[in-house]
Amino acid sequence: MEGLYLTAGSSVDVIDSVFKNHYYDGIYGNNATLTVADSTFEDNHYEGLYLQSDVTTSLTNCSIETSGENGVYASNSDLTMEYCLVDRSDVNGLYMVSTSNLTLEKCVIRYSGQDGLKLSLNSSTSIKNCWIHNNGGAGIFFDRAVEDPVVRNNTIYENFTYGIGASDGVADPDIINCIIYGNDSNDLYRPTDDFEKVNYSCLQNARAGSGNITGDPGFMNIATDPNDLHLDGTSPCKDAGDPNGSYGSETDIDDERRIEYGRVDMGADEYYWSSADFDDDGIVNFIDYAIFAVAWQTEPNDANYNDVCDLQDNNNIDFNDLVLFCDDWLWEKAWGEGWMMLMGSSGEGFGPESMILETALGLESVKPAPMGRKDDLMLSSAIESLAARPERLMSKSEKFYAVNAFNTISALRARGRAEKGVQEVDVDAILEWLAEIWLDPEVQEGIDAEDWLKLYLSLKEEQKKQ
Ligand SMILES: [Ca+2]
Ligand SMILES: [Ca+2]
Ligand SMILES: [Ca+2]
Ligand SMILES: [Ca+2]
Repeated sequence: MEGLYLTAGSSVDVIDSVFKNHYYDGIYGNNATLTVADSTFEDNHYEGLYLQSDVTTSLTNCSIETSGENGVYASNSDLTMEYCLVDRSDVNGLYMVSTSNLTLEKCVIRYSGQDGLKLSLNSSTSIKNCWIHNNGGAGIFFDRAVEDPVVRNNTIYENFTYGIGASDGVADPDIINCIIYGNDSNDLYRPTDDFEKVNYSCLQNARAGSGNITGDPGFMNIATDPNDLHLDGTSPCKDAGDPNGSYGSETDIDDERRIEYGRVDMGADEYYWSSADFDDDGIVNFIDYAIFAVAWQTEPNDANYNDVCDLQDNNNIDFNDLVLFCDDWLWEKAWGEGWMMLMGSSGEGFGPESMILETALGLESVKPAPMGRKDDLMLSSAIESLAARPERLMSKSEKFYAVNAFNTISALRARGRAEKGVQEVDVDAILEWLAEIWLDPEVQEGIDAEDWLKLYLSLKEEQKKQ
């Protein structure tokens, strides 16, 4: 039987549920409204979700794995998916028929037996910021699309036949800012017609259009993890997307800002590495704070001056640098465990190694805690922020001052750090934050008390001035 059977105009919200090993589908719907969040579909004998007709479905942060047929089948229905993983479906990852509408964002569709997405007679279709890879047929196949599909900022990689296929004589997909690479038969395939709208994309084979490039897209970790399609800092896809596109407040597959370093990247990932990660370990935490505290209020001639801390480049480690540091407080690299957590799998969280202080910095080492106690190592705010990951970056920085596109580290860097003066600083909030993190024993062990006090007292002075 099905895990859940919806019909006759029913409307159901499903949260935090597991649909596993059902003899038919995980969820069956016909004439229904369905909202599913934070749930897992696994080993269902037919489909993970079977949306028979007239079903409006929203799936957020779900994983749909090892379905016996398609991960999701939808007919004459509206499907919206965000932050979902569709993995190892026996047939297609998604199979939609008969004037269905699809909005797919920040999803991973991989290792399907046939196509990643097979969309037959689809009406409106928008696919953005997705990884579609290692499927047994095409990454995406548009069969007689009714309206022109929008395919923007996707990474479509290592699919067995084509990256994108489409039937002749019908709608022509608008393909922009995509990486379509390593697909066995071809990047793009139509039997007779060609694709006329392919721009600012990284392809294996040269093609007309604006801004297209060919060659290795330069994935950072592909040698060690075939499922990790994050860009390396040296990737030719970095800052090579359409500079005139409209991206609004869109975020990339990691839910980080869609534009970093002044121009959008090709593919689903926007490359970013925080300048406040002074020790380059992939997270901005109290270890970086310790480095910052040592250099606080120094200039190049001072013994403790450290140029990496001069985030707003004026040869003075001052208040504006602190504000920029706060802006990225608890930034974490998106690849590795963080990514797995986002995708609903059981990630391991931070490794204890991220808490080892570098002896080269003249700081004492903190012993890694035994496995299983890792939460104890993290600041409570870090635990909270991971739990609320999609809002993490914004909520953390809003704590200190109103965030706008003009005072982030990357924005300053993009403008050559020409502009000085960061406004609207909430000194009280920063002092409160400093006092709060000092209560953590790990912080006390990692940060020199005198450095911390010096910083705290000088901020107190700043507070008086305000
Ligand atoms: Ca960029
Ligand atoms: Ca990213
Ligand atoms: Ca760091
Ligand atoms: Ca500075």
